[in-house]
Amino acid sequence: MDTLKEKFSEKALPMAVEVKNLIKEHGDKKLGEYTIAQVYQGMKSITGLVTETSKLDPEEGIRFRGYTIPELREKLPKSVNGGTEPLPEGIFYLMLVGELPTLEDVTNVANNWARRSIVPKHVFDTIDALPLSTHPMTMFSIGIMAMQTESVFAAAYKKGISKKEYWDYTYEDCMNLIARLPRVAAYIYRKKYKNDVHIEPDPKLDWAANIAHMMGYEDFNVQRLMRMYMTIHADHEGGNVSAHTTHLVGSALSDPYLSFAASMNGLAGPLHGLANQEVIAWIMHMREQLGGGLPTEQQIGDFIKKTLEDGKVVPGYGHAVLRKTDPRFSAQQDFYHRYIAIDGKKDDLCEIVQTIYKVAPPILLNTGKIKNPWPNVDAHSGALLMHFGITEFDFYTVLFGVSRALGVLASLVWDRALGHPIERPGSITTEGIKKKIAAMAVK
Ligand code: CMX
Repeated sequence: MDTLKEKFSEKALPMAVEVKNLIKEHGDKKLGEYTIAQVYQGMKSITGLVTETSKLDPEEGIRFRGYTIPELREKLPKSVNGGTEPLPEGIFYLMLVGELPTLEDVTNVANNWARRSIVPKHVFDTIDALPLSTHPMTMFSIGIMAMQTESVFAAAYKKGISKKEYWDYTYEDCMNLIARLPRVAAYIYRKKYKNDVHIEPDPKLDWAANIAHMMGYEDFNVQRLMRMYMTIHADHEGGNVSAHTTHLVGSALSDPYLSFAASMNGLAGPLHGLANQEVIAWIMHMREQLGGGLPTEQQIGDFIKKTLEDGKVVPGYGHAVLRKTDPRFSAQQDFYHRYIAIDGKKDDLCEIVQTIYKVAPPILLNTGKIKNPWPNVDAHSGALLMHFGITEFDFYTVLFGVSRALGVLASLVWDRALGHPIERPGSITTEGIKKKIAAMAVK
C-alpha cells in the first residue's frame, strides 16, 4: 500500500464507523427546510450532500479543508526549482487526508502519479478517430471513456469484492486517472492546434509544469500559472455540476472513469466550466465590434447592456452560491499584478478584465434579478492564458477539467470509504405542488 493510501485508510476507516454511528444516533434531526422556489430553481441552498474536501461560503468564497486560497498560496509546498505557487499535488493531499502536506509528502504524490502516468495507445487512437473539428471537451470526455478499459474497480467488481474494499479500488482508479489526464489533455491540444506533433512528458517536472511542457510551453511563468490554475480550480464543495455529477454517477457504483467523464460533460456547459471560453469569445467579439484597441468604460458598459438586452448572459459574472467577488478571481488578479503588470508593463486583455470588473457589477445589480453581480473564476483565467500565448480558448475548459479531477476524485474515494449509498432524491409534479399549496391554505 502506498503511503498516501495508508494515510487515507487511517483517517477514513474510523470515520466510516463514526458516520454510521452519527446516522444511528442523530439521523432523525433536521438540517433545514426548503421552499417551492428552491425545488423549481435548482435546489439552491438545500443541504443535500456531504462533501469532505471543501466548503463554499457565499460571502467569503471557498475553503479547502478550512484553508482559504490566500492561505494555501502561502502554506502549500512549492517547487524546489524556484516555485512561488503551490504544487497541486499538495492540494490533492490536503483534500484527501485533511492535513497540510510537507514537501516530502508532495514529492511522494508527484512520484506516485509519475509512475501511473502511462496512457494506453487506444486512448489516443480513439481521439484520433474523431473529426478534428470536435470540441476539445468532447475529445476529453471521449478520451476518459476510452480509458475506462483500465478501471481496476470495474474489474474487481466483476470478479466480486466486498463493500469494504470499494474505496481501495476507487483510490487506485482515481490516482491513475489524475496521473494520466495531463497527457490526454496535452494530446488533444497538440492534435488540434499544433499539427498533431506531440511532446513526451518530462519525468523531472511536477504534474502541473508537465502539462505546460507537454502543451509546448517552457516559460517559467507558464509553469507558475499552471500550478496556480490547477490549484484554484480543483474543488468548489459538492453541489456544483461537475462535483455533484461525479458523486451522483459514482453512487450507482459506476467506476471513476464513467463518473468523471459524466462530470466533464457537465463542466462543458456554458453556465459552468465552458464560461472560461465564453469570456474570451465575448471580449473578442466586443473588441471586433469596436474596431480593436482598448475599449473605454463607457463602451464596455454599453456592450454589457446590449448583451443583457439580447437575452444573453454576461459570461464570468454571477454565481449560484457566491455573493461576493470570487477569491479565485482575486488570486488571478494578484497573479497578473505580481508577475505580468510589472516594470510598467501591461497586458491589454488583462486590463480589459480589470475594467469589466469596475463596470459590470453596478449594471448587473441594476437588473434587479441577478443575485450575484460579482466575477467568478472564469472572468479572469482566459486572459492570463492568452497573455502567455495559449490563445486557443475553446481548449480552456479542458484545463479546468484536469484541475477539477483533483477535488471530485478525492471526494469519490471518500464516498466509497464512507459507504454512501445510491443517490435518489424524491421529485414532485406541479400538480402535486398545487395540491400542497391548497392544503396549506386550508390550514
Ligand atoms: N448575466 C446575465 N444574466 C444573469 C447572469 C449574468 N452573468 N447571472 C445571472 N443572471 C440571470 C439568470 O440567468 C436568471 O435570469 P432569469 O430569471 O431570466 O432566468 C437571473 O439572473 C437570476 O439568476 P441567479 O439566481 O442570480 O443565478 P443562477 O444561480 O440561476 O445562475 C450562473 C448562476 C453562474 C449560472 C449565472 O450567474 C450565469 O449564467 N453566469 C454567467 C455564466 C458563468 O459565468 N458561469 C460560470 C460560473 C462558475 C463556474 O461554474 O465555472
